[in-house]
Amino acid sequence: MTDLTLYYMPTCPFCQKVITFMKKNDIEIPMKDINEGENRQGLLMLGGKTQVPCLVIDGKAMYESDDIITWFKDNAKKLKQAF
Ligand SMILES: N[C@@H](CCC(=O)N[C@@H](CS)C(=O)NCC(=O)O)C(=O)O
Repeated sequence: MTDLTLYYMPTCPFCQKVITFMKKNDIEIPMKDINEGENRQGLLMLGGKTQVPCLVIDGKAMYESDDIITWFKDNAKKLKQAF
């Protein structure tokens, strides 16, 4: 099973693009707001920068919103979700 976390910021339009895609396609994964707690530092340690959105896939950071949406589309079967 793939371990997924989306790092985001509520005010970020690129994050909203990803989140809107997720909602439309019933994709529910753990999400971390980088304005809360230690999340910003956690993202920095994982991926080397604090840019959001960032999808962390099995510990590996993917930073671009278009790449994240493409990854969701490409991995629909793997995740057993109907996108
Ligand atoms: N090309 C990126 C742009 C992402 C971006 O600019 N995110 C801003 C927030 S809206 C950000 O994280 N800025 C802070 C930083 O880069 O550390 C994408 O499409 O995901």
